[in-house]
Amino acid sequence: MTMKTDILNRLKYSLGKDAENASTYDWRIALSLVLRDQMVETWFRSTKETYAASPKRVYYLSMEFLIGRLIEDMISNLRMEEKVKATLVELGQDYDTIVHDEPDAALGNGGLGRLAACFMDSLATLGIPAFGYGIRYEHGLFEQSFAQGQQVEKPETWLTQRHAWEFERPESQYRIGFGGHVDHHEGKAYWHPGEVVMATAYDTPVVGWNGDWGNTLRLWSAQPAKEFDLESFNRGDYLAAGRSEALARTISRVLYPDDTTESGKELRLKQEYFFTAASIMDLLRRYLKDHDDIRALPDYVAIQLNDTHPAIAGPELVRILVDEHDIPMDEAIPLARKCLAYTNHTLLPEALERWSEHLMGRILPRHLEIIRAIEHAHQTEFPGSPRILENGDVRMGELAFIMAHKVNGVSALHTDLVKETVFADLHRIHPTRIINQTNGITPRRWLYGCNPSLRHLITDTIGEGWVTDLEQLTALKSKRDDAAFIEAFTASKRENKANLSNWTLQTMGVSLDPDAMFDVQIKRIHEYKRQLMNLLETVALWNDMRDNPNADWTPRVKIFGGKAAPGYFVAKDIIRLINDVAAVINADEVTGDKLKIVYPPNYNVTMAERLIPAADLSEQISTAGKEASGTGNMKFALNGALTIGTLDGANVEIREHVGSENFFLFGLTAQEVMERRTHHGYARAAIEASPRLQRVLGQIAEGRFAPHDPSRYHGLVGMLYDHDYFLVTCDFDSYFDTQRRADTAYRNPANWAAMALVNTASMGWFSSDRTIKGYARDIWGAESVTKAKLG
Ligand code: DL6
Repeated sequence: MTMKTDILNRLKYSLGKDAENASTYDWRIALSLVLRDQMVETWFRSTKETYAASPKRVYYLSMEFLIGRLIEDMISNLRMEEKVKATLVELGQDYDTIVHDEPDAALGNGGLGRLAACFMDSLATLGIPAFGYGIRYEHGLFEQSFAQGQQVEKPETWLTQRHAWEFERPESQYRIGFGGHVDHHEGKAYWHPGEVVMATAYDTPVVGWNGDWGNTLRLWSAQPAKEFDLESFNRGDYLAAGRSEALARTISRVLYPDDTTESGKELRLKQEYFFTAASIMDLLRRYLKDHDDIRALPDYVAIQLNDTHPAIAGPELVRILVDEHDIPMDEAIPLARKCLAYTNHTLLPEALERWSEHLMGRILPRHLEIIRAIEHAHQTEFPGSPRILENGDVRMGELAFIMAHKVNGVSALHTDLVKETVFADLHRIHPTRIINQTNGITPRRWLYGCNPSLRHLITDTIGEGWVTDLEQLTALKSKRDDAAFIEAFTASKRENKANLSNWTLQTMGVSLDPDAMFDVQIKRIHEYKRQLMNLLETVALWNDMRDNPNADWTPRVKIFGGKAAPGYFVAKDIIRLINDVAAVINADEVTGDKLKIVYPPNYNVTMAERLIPAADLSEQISTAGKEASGTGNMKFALNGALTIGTLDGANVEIREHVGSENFFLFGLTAQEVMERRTHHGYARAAIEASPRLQRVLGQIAEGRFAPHDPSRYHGLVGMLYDHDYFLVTCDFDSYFDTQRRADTAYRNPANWAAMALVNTASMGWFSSDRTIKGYARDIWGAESVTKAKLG
């Protein structure tokens, strides 16, 4: 059968529509189902091969999988782009309209969730048998809009449409208990949960490059435990009967919209236990189908904890080993540890999870007993070592560390800081446990998929091998003096900029000058990421332009994108200020097209795929020591943007790879930041030393950008004077000067393009394939079943 017939059949038999009456949605779902059929072939074959080879499987536990749209990934990984395009032409349908109809699955907040999605692509491409385990949130990250410049949040509703990629697995259901009490009889513990919900699996096949291998993303949805309800009901406990229903409705309802602070809510702990327990039960069921000896578990199972969110996996695995398999506690703890590894993604103290012992005891009473046993065992072996239980809290970082055989940071600098700060004492006791695995990005989505013009140029020049072996991009370095190639490289960037300008015109009514420098900062809005510093610099540049309007300025478009956590009021003030400043500057006839600010609302993965290929300058300007790695920084450099950045996270390694001459470095180092904070009045001193900054802060404070509400930003400006914890003031001058160096460099287009090309050509090491090979080798001891070289 042809693809055309397949699609028409799907339209008819799965959607009940004929071609005449089908909407874009119908066509998209029909196409997705046809593609899914293709994936299922690979998926079944991979599953069979895995059972036959009985290798070690990898289980990646993550509260977040920021997968975005899947349709283009599926089309490109299955190598069906030409065929799909031709078939849609035959059917009178527009390819772009159809792929852009898919909602963005925003099951994550930012870097941590997107990393998990890139890892899934690499695991499948490398042929490593793996499951991603997470939550099938009914509402992903909120939808952002702006009203009078202020962020407005609306629930996100991706599941109101059919999610064509998944399979519901009613047969893969687990009972997840909460609360209740624990009985002890003759040395054995019996946990009697007070309430139960069911975890139901939904599977999405994840097929790697060329359709060679398929893994599974298994997301859990909570449903009421009916029989349990009836039991309670019959006992006359009507409240308990209703509780399961209510709990089930809330548990997988919404993604916590915050990646740095803990809400402290009981629901969050329940979400964490819910998906972790379901995943552990599921992987044990799979293991026990084929193996009798539970003690051999670590030879077949590697469980990666994506941050501390699934850290309850340690006590849960120990609970099952002890309570259900009668393994003594002192044997169960090291056995579980051999299976578990933990990735730390942040040093921000507010993001290091802790739960009160009281809450833990109420929600997971048996787990609290086990945590005490883990603590006791560790203290007995290493007296005086850091405690899991401290000041009435369960510290999840310490728990994850102690229950993991490997702990990794996500960039070289971050890993050093993990060793020196949060886990310094544990590191002294376990000096080989912490290792580094610098993050990476999948080249399939972040070059091949999102940047067709550059993809074609590269493939025409060096062949297609780079898609699975990104280091092959090095061959492009020899082209930096090839005028024809540089011209083509520049034309590709210009095409992407023109496309972006068309999009901003259509969606926001603003067209952008494709010859201006596109300077982009897209990420969550957070004080440490310093969008505020970028904005202050923009105002300072505007002042200079107005002071000297006839000078030969380098035209700039400042592009911002990102959401603030709903309860993070400073970040929301920063959003409002960006929009207020944009309104004034964009209306200024003196500066005109020389300076524009655009802030498209509702930044998400799809928007990143549009903005990154069009960027000239990538803003990676966090306070040194605060950004664990960053992955946006890698995406921009791969797509030929130059970075203006601090020595933070993976910026350090990017700069080493692309060369210091192709990177705009500024600002204090992590050491200098720590040292500067000890100076009394450091912010006031920095402001007093910078007339330019003083002027900008004065303008904001006197209401230049909010004339009807002049005191609107008093708090923000006052904060910079008195508690500038993220050192915006101290780095301002150095940042401003470096921006002017970027202006000068941009005025020599051929040289700029050559620098940008060296960036693209040097980013091979930042492929998530390299990262996953590192995890497989240094942490999991896992192998490729397709025998892809793991290095
Ligand atoms: O490792 C992925 C990503 C890093 O690139 C970012 O630098 C880091 O901020 C982010 N961390 C989080 C923290 N969440 N928690 N907890 O998202 O991880």
